[in-house]
Amino acid sequence: MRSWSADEVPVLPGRGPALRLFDTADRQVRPVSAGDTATMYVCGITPYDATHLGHAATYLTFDLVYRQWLDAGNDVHYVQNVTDIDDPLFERAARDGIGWRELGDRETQLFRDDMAALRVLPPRDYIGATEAIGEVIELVEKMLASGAAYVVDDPEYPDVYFRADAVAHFGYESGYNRETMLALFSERGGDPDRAGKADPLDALMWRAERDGEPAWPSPFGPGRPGWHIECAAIALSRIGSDLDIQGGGSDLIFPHHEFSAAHAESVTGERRFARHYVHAGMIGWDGHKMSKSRGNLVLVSRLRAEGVDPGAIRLGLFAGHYRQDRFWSPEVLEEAQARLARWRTATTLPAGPDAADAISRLRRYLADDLDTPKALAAVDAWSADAISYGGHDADAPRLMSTAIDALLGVLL
Ligand code: 5CA
Ligand code: ZN
Repeated sequence: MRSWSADEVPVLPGRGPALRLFDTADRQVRPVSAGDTATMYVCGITPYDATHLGHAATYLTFDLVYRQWLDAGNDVHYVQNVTDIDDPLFERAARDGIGWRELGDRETQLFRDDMAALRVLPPRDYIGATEAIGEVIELVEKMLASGAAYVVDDPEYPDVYFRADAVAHFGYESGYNRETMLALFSERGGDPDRAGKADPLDALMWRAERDGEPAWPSPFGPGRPGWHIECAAIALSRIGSDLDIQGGGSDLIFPHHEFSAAHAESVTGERRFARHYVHAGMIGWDGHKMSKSRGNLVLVSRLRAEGVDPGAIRLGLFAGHYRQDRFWSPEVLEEAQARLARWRTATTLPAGPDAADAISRLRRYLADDLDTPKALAAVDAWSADAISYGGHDADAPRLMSTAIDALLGVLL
Protein backbone atom coordinates (compact mmCIF):
# COMPACT_ATOMS: atom_id res chain seq x y z
CA MET A 1 0.00 0.00 0.00
CA ARG A 2 1.04 3.56 -0.42
CA SER A 3 2.49 5.05 2.75
CA TRP A 4 2.33 8.82 3.32
CA SER A 5 4.88 11.60 3.17
CA ALA A 6 6.46 13.76 5.80
CA ASP A 7 8.82 16.71 6.03
CA GLU A 8 12.51 15.92 6.18
CA VAL A 9 13.72 15.60 9.79
CA PRO A 10 16.40 18.23 10.47
CA VAL A 11 19.75 16.97 11.77
CA LEU A 12 20.97 18.50 15.03
CA PRO A 13 24.59 19.11 15.93
CA GLY A 14 26.05 16.11 17.81
CA ARG A 15 24.26 12.88 18.62
CA GLY A 16 21.49 12.04 21.03
CA PRO A 17 22.04 9.38 23.71
CA ALA A 18 21.12 5.73 23.08
CA LEU A 19 17.45 5.03 23.63
CA ARG A 20 16.14 3.12 26.67
CA LEU A 21 12.59 1.85 26.74
CA PHE A 22 10.32 -0.17 29.00
CA ASP A 23 10.04 -3.74 27.73
CA THR A 24 6.70 -5.37 28.50
CA ALA A 25 8.21 -8.87 28.55
CA ASP A 26 11.05 -8.04 30.95
CA ARG A 27 8.95 -5.50 32.87
CA GLN A 28 11.80 -3.00 33.10
CA VAL A 29 13.37 -0.07 31.29
CA ARG A 30 16.48 -1.23 29.45
CA PRO A 31 18.61 -0.14 26.47
CA VAL A 32 17.17 -0.72 23.00
CA SER A 33 19.83 -2.76 21.25
CA ALA A 34 19.45 -1.57 17.67
CA GLY A 35 22.07 -2.08 14.99
CA ASP A 36 22.93 0.53 12.32
CA THR A 37 19.46 -0.02 10.92
CA ALA A 38 16.94 -0.13 13.73
CA THR A 39 13.81 -2.17 12.97
CA MET A 40 10.30 -1.60 14.23
CA TYR A 41 6.93 -3.18 13.54
CA VAL A 42 3.89 -1.29 14.85
CA CYS A 43 0.37 -2.66 14.57
CA GLY A 44 -1.71 -0.49 12.27
CA ILE A 45 -5.39 0.38 12.20
CA THR A 46 -8.43 -1.68 11.37
CA PRO A 47 -9.77 0.82 8.86
CA TYR A 48 -13.45 1.20 9.59
CA ASP A 49 -13.43 4.42 11.60
CA ALA A 50 -10.18 6.39 11.51
CA THR A 51 -8.42 8.15 13.34
CA HIS A 52 -9.18 8.90 16.98
CA LEU A 53 -6.84 10.43 19.53
CA GLY A 54 -6.08 6.99 21.01
CA HIS A 55 -4.70 5.84 17.66
CA ALA A 56 -2.86 9.15 17.33
CA ALA A 57 -1.25 8.75 20.79
CA THR A 58 0.01 5.28 19.93
CA TYR A 59 1.48 6.26 16.54
CA LEU A 60 2.97 9.44 18.04
CA THR A 61 4.72 7.30 20.67
CA PHE A 62 6.46 5.28 17.97
CA ASP A 63 7.12 8.45 15.99
CA LEU A 64 9.15 9.62 18.98
CA VAL A 65 11.04 6.33 19.00
CA TYR A 66 11.80 6.82 15.29
CA ARG A 67 12.98 10.39 15.90
CA GLN A 68 15.25 9.44 18.83
CA TRP A 69 16.79 6.68 16.69
CA LEU A 70 17.48 9.16 13.88
CA ASP A 71 19.02 11.58 16.38
CA ALA A 72 21.24 8.79 17.73
CA GLY A 73 22.49 8.16 14.16
CA ASN A 74 20.50 5.02 13.30
CA ASP A 75 18.81 4.32 10.02
CA VAL A 76 15.27 3.04 10.60
CA HIS A 77 13.26 0.30 8.90
CA TYR A 78 9.69 0.83 10.03
CA VAL A 79 6.85 -1.49 9.04
CA GLN A 80 3.14 -1.09 9.74
CA ASN A 81 0.13 -3.17 8.69
CA VAL A 82 -3.48 -2.33 7.87
CA THR A 83 -5.98 -4.93 9.10
CA ASP A 84 -8.13 -4.59 6.00
CA ILE A 85 -9.70 -8.05 6.46
CA ASP A 86 -11.65 -8.29 9.71
CA ASP A 87 -15.15 -8.86 11.14
CA PRO A 88 -15.77 -5.28 12.35
CA LEU A 89 -14.83 -3.96 8.93
CA PHE A 90 -17.29 -6.31 7.21
CA GLU A 91 -20.02 -5.49 9.75
CA ARG A 92 -19.59 -1.72 9.32
CA ALA A 93 -19.51 -2.05 5.52
CA ALA A 94 -22.75 -4.07 5.57
CA ARG A 95 -24.40 -1.57 7.96
CA ASP A 96 -23.44 1.37 5.71
CA GLY A 97 -24.26 -0.43 2.47
CA ILE A 98 -20.80 -0.10 0.94
CA GLY A 99 -18.13 -2.63 -0.06
CA TRP A 100 -15.60 -3.62 2.60
CA ARG A 101 -12.72 -2.77 0.26
CA GLU A 102 -14.19 0.65 -0.44
CA LEU A 103 -14.68 1.32 3.29
CA GLY A 104 -11.14 0.13 4.06
CA ASP A 105 -9.62 2.29 1.31
CA ARG A 106 -11.55 5.36 2.40
CA GLU A 107 -10.65 5.07 6.09
CA THR A 108 -7.02 4.17 5.32
CA GLN A 109 -6.75 7.32 3.20
CA LEU A 110 -8.21 9.39 6.04
CA PHE A 111 -5.65 7.81 8.38
CA ARG A 112 -2.80 8.71 5.99
CA ASP A 113 -4.04 12.30 5.81
CA ASP A 114 -4.27 12.49 9.61
CA MET A 115 -0.80 10.99 10.07
CA ALA A 116 0.70 13.38 7.51
CA ALA A 117 -1.02 16.34 9.21
CA LEU A 118 0.35 15.20 12.58
CA ARG A 119 3.81 14.93 10.98
CA VAL A 120 4.11 11.26 11.91
CA LEU A 121 7.06 9.74 10.04
CA PRO A 122 5.74 7.17 7.56
CA PRO A 123 6.56 3.46 7.63
CA ARG A 124 8.86 2.29 4.85
CA ASP A 125 6.53 -0.69 4.29
CA TYR A 126 2.81 -0.11 4.75
CA ILE A 127 1.14 -3.43 4.12
CA GLY A 128 -2.51 -4.44 4.04
CA ALA A 129 -3.58 -7.93 5.13
CA THR A 130 -5.02 -8.29 1.60
CA GLU A 131 -1.46 -7.88 0.29
CA ALA A 132 0.02 -10.53 2.58
CA ILE A 133 -2.19 -13.56 1.95
CA GLY A 134 0.67 -15.48 0.30
CA GLU A 135 2.98 -14.84 3.28
CA VAL A 136 0.26 -15.96 5.72
CA ILE A 137 -0.37 -19.17 3.78
CA GLU A 138 3.35 -19.96 3.74
CA LEU A 139 3.57 -19.65 7.54
CA VAL A 140 0.43 -21.67 8.18
CA GLU A 141 1.72 -24.43 5.91
CA LYS A 142 4.97 -24.57 7.87
CA MET A 143 3.08 -24.71 11.16
CA LEU A 144 0.76 -27.45 9.92
CA ALA A 145 3.83 -29.43 8.83
CA SER A 146 5.60 -28.97 12.18
CA GLY A 147 2.50 -29.74 14.25
CA ALA A 148 2.31 -26.20 15.71
CA ALA A 149 -1.05 -25.88 13.91
CA TYR A 150 -3.99 -28.20 13.32
CA VAL A 151 -7.29 -28.27 11.44
CA VAL A 152 -10.35 -28.53 13.68
CA ASP A 153 -12.50 -31.59 13.20
CA ASP A 154 -15.37 -29.80 11.47
CA PRO A 155 -15.97 -30.80 7.84
CA GLU A 156 -18.18 -27.77 7.24
CA TYR A 157 -15.71 -25.20 8.55
CA PRO A 158 -12.20 -26.73 8.69
CA ASP A 159 -10.55 -23.73 10.42
CA VAL A 160 -6.83 -23.86 11.20
CA TYR A 161 -5.71 -23.18 14.78
CA PHE A 162 -2.37 -22.54 16.44
CA ARG A 163 -1.49 -24.60 19.51
CA ALA A 164 -0.88 -22.18 22.37
CA ASP A 165 1.62 -24.71 23.75
CA ALA A 166 3.56 -24.96 20.47
CA VAL A 167 6.30 -22.79 21.97
CA ALA A 168 7.49 -23.79 25.43
CA HIS A 169 7.79 -20.24 26.77
CA PHE A 170 4.31 -19.10 25.62
CA GLY A 171 3.10 -16.31 27.90
CA TYR A 172 6.47 -14.61 28.48
CA GLU A 173 5.48 -11.43 26.64
CA SER A 174 2.42 -10.52 28.72
CA GLY A 175 3.47 -12.44 31.83
CA TYR A 176 -0.25 -13.09 32.49
CA ASN A 177 -1.56 -16.20 34.23
CA ARG A 178 -3.95 -18.54 32.47
CA GLU A 179 -7.06 -17.08 34.08
CA THR A 180 -6.22 -13.56 32.92
CA MET A 181 -5.30 -14.88 29.48
CA LEU A 182 -8.65 -16.62 29.11
CA ALA A 183 -10.56 -13.53 30.22
CA LEU A 184 -8.70 -11.23 27.80
CA PHE A 185 -8.86 -13.79 25.01
CA SER A 186 -12.69 -13.77 25.16
CA GLU A 187 -12.82 -9.99 25.46
CA ARG A 188 -10.48 -9.27 22.56
CA GLY A 189 -11.61 -11.33 19.62
CA GLY A 190 -10.75 -14.87 20.78
CA ASP A 191 -13.13 -17.86 20.58
CA PRO A 192 -12.53 -20.06 23.65
CA ASP A 193 -15.76 -21.98 23.11
CA ARG A 194 -15.15 -23.06 19.52
CA ALA A 195 -15.87 -26.80 19.42
CA GLY A 196 -13.00 -29.05 18.39
CA LYS A 197 -10.12 -26.94 19.72
CA ALA A 198 -7.41 -28.75 21.65
CA ASP A 199 -7.15 -25.89 24.14
CA PRO A 200 -9.65 -23.00 24.55
CA LEU A 201 -6.71 -20.60 24.14
CA ASP A 202 -5.63 -21.92 20.72
CA ALA A 203 -5.73 -19.06 18.23
CA LEU A 204 -7.44 -18.95 14.85
CA MET A 205 -4.97 -18.66 11.97
CA TRP A 206 -7.07 -19.48 8.91
CA ARG A 207 -10.83 -19.10 8.89
CA ALA A 208 -12.46 -21.43 6.38
CA GLU A 209 -14.78 -19.67 3.95
CA ARG A 210 -18.22 -18.72 5.31
CA ASP A 211 -21.18 -17.62 3.20
CA GLY A 212 -20.98 -13.94 2.29
CA GLU A 213 -17.40 -13.51 3.54
CA PRO A 214 -14.40 -12.89 1.30
CA ALA A 215 -12.08 -15.86 0.85
CA TRP A 216 -8.76 -16.66 -0.81
CA PRO A 217 -7.63 -20.06 -2.12
CA SER A 218 -5.07 -21.99 -0.08
CA PRO A 219 -3.69 -25.56 0.12
CA PHE A 220 -5.83 -26.04 3.24
CA GLY A 221 -9.00 -24.73 1.59
CA PRO A 222 -10.44 -21.32 0.77
CA GLY A 223 -10.62 -18.88 3.65
CA ARG A 224 -9.04 -15.83 5.17
CA PRO A 225 -6.25 -15.05 7.65
CA GLY A 226 -6.77 -14.76 11.40
CA TRP A 227 -5.57 -11.64 13.14
CA HIS A 228 -2.29 -12.51 14.88
CA ILE A 229 -0.85 -14.41 11.93
CA GLU A 230 -1.31 -11.31 9.77
CA CYS A 231 1.17 -9.32 11.88
CA ALA A 232 3.59 -12.24 12.31
CA ALA A 233 3.62 -12.80 8.52
CA ILE A 234 4.08 -9.12 7.61
CA ALA A 235 6.82 -8.55 10.20
CA LEU A 236 8.72 -11.73 9.28
CA SER A 237 8.48 -11.14 5.54
CA ARG A 238 9.52 -7.48 5.67
CA ILE A 239 11.95 -7.42 8.60
CA GLY A 240 12.75 -11.05 9.38
CA SER A 241 13.66 -12.32 12.81
CA ASP A 242 15.85 -9.32 13.59
CA LEU A 243 13.13 -7.17 15.09
CA ASP A 244 14.14 -4.52 17.62
CA ILE A 245 10.66 -3.33 18.56
CA GLN A 246 7.18 -4.81 18.29
CA GLY A 247 4.81 -2.00 19.20
CA GLY A 248 1.20 -1.01 19.70
CA GLY A 249 -1.26 0.08 22.35
CA SER A 250 -1.46 -1.78 25.67
CA ASP A 251 -4.73 -3.41 24.58
CA LEU A 252 -2.59 -5.52 22.21
CA ILE A 253 -0.34 -7.05 24.93
CA PHE A 254 -2.62 -10.09 25.08
CA PRO A 255 -3.67 -11.96 23.05
CA HIS A 256 -2.43 -10.16 19.95
CA HIS A 257 1.27 -9.64 20.61
CA GLU A 258 1.62 -12.82 22.64
CA PHE A 259 0.31 -14.86 19.72
CA SER A 260 2.08 -12.89 16.96
CA ALA A 261 5.31 -13.60 18.83
CA ALA A 262 4.48 -17.27 19.42
CA HIS A 263 3.46 -17.78 15.77
CA ALA A 264 6.74 -16.29 14.56
CA GLU A 265 8.88 -18.13 17.13
CA SER A 266 7.30 -21.46 16.26
CA VAL A 267 8.56 -20.97 12.69
CA THR A 268 11.94 -19.30 13.23
CA GLY A 269 12.93 -21.28 16.31
CA GLU A 270 14.15 -18.00 17.87
CA ARG A 271 13.61 -17.48 21.60
CA ARG A 272 12.14 -13.99 21.10
CA PHE A 273 10.30 -12.53 18.15
CA ALA A 274 11.20 -8.97 19.16
CA ARG A 275 13.96 -7.69 21.44
CA HIS A 276 11.60 -5.10 22.90
CA TYR A 277 7.81 -5.20 23.28
CA VAL A 278 6.66 -1.62 23.66
CA HIS A 279 3.12 -0.58 24.57
CA ALA A 280 1.45 2.80 24.76
CA GLY A 281 -1.21 3.52 27.39
CA MET A 282 -4.88 3.99 26.56
CA ILE A 283 -6.38 7.41 25.88
CA GLY A 284 -9.81 7.97 27.35
CA TRP A 285 -12.54 10.49 26.78
CA ASP A 286 -15.67 11.12 28.77
CA GLY A 287 -14.85 8.56 31.47
CA HIS A 288 -13.92 5.61 29.24
CA LYS A 289 -11.18 4.28 26.98
CA MET A 290 -11.69 5.81 23.56
CA SER A 291 -12.81 3.01 21.27
CA LYS A 292 -14.54 2.53 17.97
CA SER A 293 -16.84 -0.04 19.51
CA ARG A 294 -17.96 2.33 22.30
CA GLY A 295 -18.12 5.27 19.91
CA ASN A 296 -16.72 7.85 22.39
CA LEU A 297 -14.27 9.24 19.89
CA VAL A 298 -12.43 12.47 19.39
CA LEU A 299 -11.37 12.26 15.76
CA VAL A 300 -8.15 13.84 14.57
CA SER A 301 -9.93 14.87 11.36
CA ARG A 302 -12.62 16.69 13.40
CA LEU A 303 -10.00 18.65 15.36
CA ARG A 304 -8.20 19.48 12.12
CA ALA A 305 -11.47 20.68 10.55
CA GLU A 306 -12.00 22.90 13.60
CA GLY A 307 -8.62 24.47 12.84
CA VAL A 308 -6.72 22.95 15.77
CA ASP A 309 -2.97 23.10 15.13
CA PRO A 310 -1.60 19.52 14.82
CA GLY A 311 1.32 20.68 16.97
CA ALA A 312 -1.15 21.26 19.82
CA ILE A 313 -2.50 17.71 19.41
CA ARG A 314 1.06 16.42 19.73
CA LEU A 315 1.77 18.54 22.79
CA GLY A 316 -1.54 17.60 24.42
CA LEU A 317 -0.78 13.90 24.07
CA PHE A 318 2.88 14.36 25.08
CA ALA A 319 1.87 16.19 28.27
CA GLY A 320 1.40 12.74 29.84
CA HIS A 321 3.85 9.84 29.76
CA TYR A 322 3.21 7.41 26.89
CA ARG A 323 2.76 4.42 29.20
CA GLN A 324 0.20 6.14 31.39
CA ASP A 325 -3.49 5.62 30.64
CA ARG A 326 -4.83 9.17 30.49
CA PHE A 327 -7.80 11.28 29.48
CA TRP A 328 -8.06 13.81 26.71
CA SER A 329 -10.16 16.84 27.62
CA PRO A 330 -10.79 20.43 26.48
CA GLU A 331 -8.41 21.54 29.26
CA VAL A 332 -5.61 19.30 27.94
CA LEU A 333 -6.06 20.90 24.52
CA GLU A 334 -6.17 24.45 25.92
CA GLU A 335 -2.96 23.93 27.88
CA ALA A 336 -1.26 22.47 24.82
CA GLN A 337 -2.35 25.44 22.71
CA ALA A 338 -1.02 27.89 25.32
CA ARG A 339 2.29 25.98 25.46
CA LEU A 340 2.59 25.99 21.67
CA ALA A 341 1.99 29.75 21.63
CA ARG A 342 4.67 30.35 24.33
CA TRP A 343 7.19 28.20 22.44
CA ARG A 344 6.39 30.10 19.23
CA THR A 345 6.91 33.44 20.94
CA ALA A 346 10.21 32.32 22.46
CA THR A 347 11.63 30.81 19.28
CA THR A 348 10.84 33.85 17.14
CA LEU A 349 12.66 36.35 19.38
CA PRO A 350 15.77 37.91 17.79
CA ALA A 351 17.97 36.25 20.45
CA GLY A 352 17.65 34.00 23.46
CA PRO A 353 19.53 32.28 26.26
CA ASP A 354 22.01 29.58 25.24
CA ALA A 355 20.04 26.54 24.00
CA ALA A 356 22.72 23.83 24.26
CA ASP A 357 21.92 22.84 27.83
CA ALA A 358 18.14 22.77 27.26
CA ILE A 359 18.59 20.67 24.11
CA SER A 360 20.86 18.22 25.89
CA ARG A 361 18.23 17.83 28.63
CA LEU A 362 15.49 17.42 26.02
CA ARG A 363 17.53 14.64 24.39
CA ARG A 364 18.33 12.95 27.70
CA TYR A 365 14.71 12.89 28.89
CA LEU A 366 13.38 11.56 25.60
CA ALA A 367 16.04 8.85 25.43
CA ASP A 368 15.00 7.81 28.96
CA ASP A 369 11.84 5.86 28.10
CA LEU A 370 10.36 8.85 26.22
CA ASP A 371 9.87 11.01 29.28
CA THR A 372 7.86 13.68 27.46
CA PRO A 373 6.56 15.47 30.60
CA LYS A 374 10.18 16.25 31.58
CA ALA A 375 11.14 16.97 27.97
CA LEU A 376 8.32 19.52 27.59
CA ALA A 377 9.27 21.07 30.95
CA ALA A 378 12.85 21.54 29.71
CA VAL A 379 11.59 23.49 26.68
CA ASP A 380 9.14 25.39 28.93
CA ALA A 381 11.99 26.49 31.19
CA TRP A 382 14.09 27.72 28.25
CA SER A 383 11.07 29.49 26.72
CA ALA A 384 10.16 31.19 30.00
CA ASP A 385 13.73 32.48 30.33
CA ALA A 386 13.77 33.66 26.73
CA ILE A 387 10.48 35.51 27.14
CA SER A 388 11.21 37.03 30.58
CA TYR A 389 14.90 37.86 30.34
CA GLY A 390 15.79 37.64 26.65
CA GLY A 391 19.37 36.55 25.95
CA HIS A 392 22.38 37.28 23.79
CA ASP A 393 22.57 34.20 21.61
CA ALA A 394 21.21 35.07 18.17
CA ASP A 395 21.30 31.38 17.10
CA ALA A 396 19.48 30.00 20.14
CA PRO A 397 15.84 30.55 19.05
CA ARG A 398 16.44 28.91 15.67
CA LEU A 399 18.40 26.04 17.21
CA MET A 400 15.67 25.43 19.79
CA SER A 401 12.98 25.44 17.15
CA THR A 402 15.02 22.95 15.05
CA ALA A 403 15.41 20.65 18.07
CA ILE A 404 11.67 20.80 18.78
CA ASP A 405 10.99 19.89 15.15
CA ALA A 406 13.55 17.05 15.01
CA LEU A 407 12.93 15.46 18.40
CA LEU A 408 9.27 16.20 19.15
CA GLY A 409 7.97 16.58 15.59
CA VAL A 410 6.35 19.91 16.44
CA LEU A 411 6.59 22.61 13.78
CA LEU A 412 6.70 26.06 15.34
N1 5CA B 1 -5.42 -3.58 13.43
C1 5CA B 1 -5.23 -3.92 14.81
C2 5CA B 1 -3.77 -4.14 15.13
S1 5CA B 1 -3.03 -5.32 14.10
C3 5CA B 1 -5.82 -2.86 15.71
O1 5CA B 1 -5.71 -3.02 16.92
N2 5CA B 1 -6.41 -1.83 15.12
S2 5CA B 1 -7.11 -0.62 15.90
O2 5CA B 1 -7.57 0.27 14.86
O3 5CA B 1 -8.09 -1.12 16.80
O4 5CA B 1 -6.03 0.07 16.74
C4 5CA B 1 -4.89 0.65 16.11
C5 5CA B 1 -3.83 0.99 17.17
O5 5CA B 1 -4.33 1.99 18.06
C6 5CA B 1 -3.43 -0.22 18.04
O6 5CA B 1 -2.04 -0.16 18.30
C7 5CA B 1 -4.20 0.03 19.32
O7 5CA B 1 -3.54 -0.54 20.43
C8 5CA B 1 -4.21 1.54 19.40
N3 5CA B 1 -5.36 2.07 20.16
C9 5CA B 1 -6.67 1.78 19.99
N4 5CA B 1 -7.43 2.46 20.89
C10 5CA B 1 -6.56 3.20 21.63
C11 5CA B 1 -6.73 4.13 22.73
N5 5CA B 1 -7.91 4.45 23.22
N6 5CA B 1 -5.60 4.70 23.24
C12 5CA B 1 -4.38 4.40 22.74
N7 5CA B 1 -4.17 3.55 21.71
C13 5CA B 1 -5.24 2.96 21.16
ZN1 ZN C 1 -1.14 -6.31 14.80
